[in-house]
Amino acid sequence: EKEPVKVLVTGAAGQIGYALMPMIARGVMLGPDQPVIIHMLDIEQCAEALDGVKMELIDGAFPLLRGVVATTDVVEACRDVNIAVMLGGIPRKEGMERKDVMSRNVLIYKAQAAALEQHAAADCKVLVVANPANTNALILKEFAPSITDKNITCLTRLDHNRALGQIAEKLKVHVSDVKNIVVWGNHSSTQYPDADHASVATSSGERSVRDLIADDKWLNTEFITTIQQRGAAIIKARKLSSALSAASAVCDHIRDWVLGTPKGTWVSMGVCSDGSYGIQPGLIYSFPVTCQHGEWSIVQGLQIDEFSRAKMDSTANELIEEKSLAYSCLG
Ligand code: NAX
Repeated sequence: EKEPVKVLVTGAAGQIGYALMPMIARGVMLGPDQPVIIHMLDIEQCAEALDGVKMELIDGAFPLLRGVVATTDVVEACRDVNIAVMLGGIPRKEGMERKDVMSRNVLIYKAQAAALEQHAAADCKVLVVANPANTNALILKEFAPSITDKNITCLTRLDHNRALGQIAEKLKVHVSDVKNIVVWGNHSSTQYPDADHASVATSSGERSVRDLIADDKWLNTEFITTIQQRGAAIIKARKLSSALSAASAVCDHIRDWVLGTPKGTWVSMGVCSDGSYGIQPGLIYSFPVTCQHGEWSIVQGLQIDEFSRAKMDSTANELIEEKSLAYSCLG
């Protein structure tokens, strides 16, 4: 039998945490033959709620679950973990300035960077979900220099999956037949969901989404804004932000990263830019990636037209601004 993998989830007493825990315990994240030990971290005020989640995990009698740690001690939480899913953070509340949210979160990510660097397994893979996701990941990378850049990522898979879903709805095809969407840039309303390279498996072979959706105007306007504003639409409908779809996207991100992307398919991940597609090196930017043997690589050589170029640059510019705002918060 395989050795258990230790998975840390921070902010585990929150909404996404609650949806994510049974998925991890059932092998949705790491596979049906991979035992797991879950480490859950939250803050003191949520300690009791966190214990409740631990009780429910025990009550689930999950065959793959080999242990649960519920703690408010960041060192205990990070000890020897192989995977770290960072959901913990301060949400933006009414009346809060963007800068207030940023400063609280970058301080959390600076502190947790140090804890991960010192206590996690040397090859720990990190996924930052908490917003501002790309910039929190950037801060984590800067303050955990001994963790290789390759192991620090942020979540844009939810946006990617939302885009696949919208194309499938539009064309009335199965979502599993749609592939190779790209989400470029920041996980924010400036993100650029791009269907130029996407295709659909049909009975007569693979067809490009641009060919199948003759309506360029829909792809260049409504499709993009629907994805950019999907999070807000969920909040409006549910009075709570996305949780089950976010948890599912977290599992997709980690599973593909660890176990590999299917041949001929790429996914979107927020990763450290190496300058590909003219994006400033060092930014955490969402790119199309393929994964093999536990490593992602940015898909090269996609044709970028003027329309896409402008959108890719504007979301990059927002990340450059966020980076300087984050540094100004750190003083
Ligand atoms: P919740 O507010 O329900 O949960 C967050 C949890 O983090 C709370 O239990 C809180 O006590 C805890 N926390 C706060 N500070 C902490 C610290 N220093 N250490 C450990 N835990 C801490 O939010 P939820 O809906 O679960 O969302 C989690 C994060 O994901 C939010 O920042 C949210 O904005 C972000 N999202 C990002 C998405 C993405 O695609 N990248 C999509 C979904 C989601 O909106």
